[in-house]
Amino acid sequence: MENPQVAQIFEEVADLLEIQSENPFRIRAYRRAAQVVSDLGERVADIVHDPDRRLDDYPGIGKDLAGKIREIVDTGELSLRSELAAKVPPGLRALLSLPGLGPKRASTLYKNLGIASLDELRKAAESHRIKALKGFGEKTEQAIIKSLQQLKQTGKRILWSEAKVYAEALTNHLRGASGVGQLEVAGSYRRRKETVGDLDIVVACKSTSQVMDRLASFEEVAEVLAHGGTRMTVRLKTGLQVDLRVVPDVSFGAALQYFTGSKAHSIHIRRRAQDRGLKVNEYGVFRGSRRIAGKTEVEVYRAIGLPWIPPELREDRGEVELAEAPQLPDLVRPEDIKGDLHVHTTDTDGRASLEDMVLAAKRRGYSYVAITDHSRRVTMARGLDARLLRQQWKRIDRLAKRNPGITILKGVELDILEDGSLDLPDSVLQEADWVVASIHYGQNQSPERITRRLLNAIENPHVAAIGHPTGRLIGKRPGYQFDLQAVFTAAAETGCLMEINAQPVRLDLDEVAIAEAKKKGVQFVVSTDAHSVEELGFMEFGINQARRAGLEKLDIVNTRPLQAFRKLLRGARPAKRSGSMAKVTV
Ligand code: DGT
Ligand code: CA
Ligand code: CA
Ligand code: ZN
Repeated sequence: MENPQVAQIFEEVADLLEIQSENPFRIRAYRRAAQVVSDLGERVADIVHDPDRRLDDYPGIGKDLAGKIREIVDTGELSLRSELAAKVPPGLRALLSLPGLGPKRASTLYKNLGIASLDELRKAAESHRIKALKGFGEKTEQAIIKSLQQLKQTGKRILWSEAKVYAEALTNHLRGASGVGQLEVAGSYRRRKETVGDLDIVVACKSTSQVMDRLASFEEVAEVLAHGGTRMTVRLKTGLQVDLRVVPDVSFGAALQYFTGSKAHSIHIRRRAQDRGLKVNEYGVFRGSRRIAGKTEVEVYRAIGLPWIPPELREDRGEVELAEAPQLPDLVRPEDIKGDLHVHTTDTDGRASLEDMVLAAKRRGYSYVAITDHSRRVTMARGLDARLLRQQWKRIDRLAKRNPGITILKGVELDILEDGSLDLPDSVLQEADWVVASIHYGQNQSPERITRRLLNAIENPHVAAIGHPTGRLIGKRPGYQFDLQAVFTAAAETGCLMEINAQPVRLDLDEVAIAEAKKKGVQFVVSTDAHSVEELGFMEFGINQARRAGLEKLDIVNTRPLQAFRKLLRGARPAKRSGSMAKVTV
């Protein structure tokens, strides 16, 4: 039982409670439970099975939740979930997988039109029975039809962060088979794509049957779908499929290259090989019948006259040409990051205190961290007004005096309001060390209005960065529409930074937009938007996205040491330079 499965059960409980219009506090408690479990950074099953440890010693886990987690780990099920599920038609929850259809709307659809499956939803939308419902309308009906089509096309993909849990568990498990040599998870997972369709594992092993038996014995396997001479496919209990290819050691690099893809990249590589009278396949690079490369990927690329290309770039978006030049970027690495610049605390909707977040950032080895709680408009998160924000900044000053060994930037996540104005006056903003401005409300406005709002924020010299610039939530809701080009141009001209938000469900901007912004001269900040100590670890997901966009260390301002970082903040604020920043000696 892996953490995402446990979290999924709590999410489902929350959904089921919400469909039944249960107590909102109870609903929120289960959502929080899901979040705590997925953030834990350690398998809850391991903690449960370890007699020396207690689940309720972990932050956010009380007695009640600990008992429920234990029940799930021990029985694979939560009796509360099955009781609740019995009261709701089985297909109804599937409606929630559609972007924009929350539990409230789903239950309205069920109560008024008897819709309890995606199929019934499609029929109702196509016969225009939905737009007649109170609170739905023509626009919503069209959106439903559109997302049903998208759902069909994409199938079920999981976030890279979730795939990682299974990729690592599988890798560890398979290494336990005797005779296993080189082993890698290839495919979109290795390319660090934001979502993953299935896992593709390539392994060199002396004994094919040993490694295949070992895969079949993985405790999460639900079903063996195919079992051939060198290839095996299984389905895990969560529905995730895993393809295993067993190859001879001399072919490992070629197989890894082949199964890493992408398909478009591989086609380009094969064409290039053909032009040189060579043939590339999963067994090696061949001149006639002679294998000239195959044991390592470096060898494979070298055989066709190229340096090794990082998997993140293998999408045939110009990387082969860059390799040829040779002008491949020296991609940014997680260890290049010197500070996190989007962090929440319990002062708004974070789950750890100011001090805990600061100390956790220090433990990560950062030399600075910006505290950016929500501004007042975000009432759901008890956003801070000028008075409360200044109080927090005073506490930051006091904390800094106690010498925590890290510089704390006094910041705010400033709401860009529906009318385009900013949620706090300049008189407050000018006292901040760091302002990240974001849109949370009015996301359905016309692209013109959203563009105007973003440009307004960018034009304010106190705004250092735009947070999660498109507002998308992967698999849940598309970003709001606006003129990306105009926004990037303005950002480049003013020196306003674009955030690459590392929350695995956001990864906002996406890599295509990042690359476009870079072309226009935009600089970036990669931040976690952490709401807990564990979420500071999301940095790696943001770095994945930056790498896929081809960013180098110097494209990202929070790779710089503090002094250099501050110099890069836009020049319109000389007062800032003299430093209101909470000073700390290390
Ligand atoms: P996914 O799983 O949808 O997230 O995306 P990928 O890229 O992992 O795609 P997948 O799992 O279908 O295949 C993994 C890689 O293996 C793919 O990027 C290219 C390679 N591959 C798979 N099947 C074929 C094939 O029939 N021909 C060629 N040339 N390559 C293939
Ligand atoms: Ca795959
Ligand atoms: Ca596959
Ligand atoms: Zn935000």
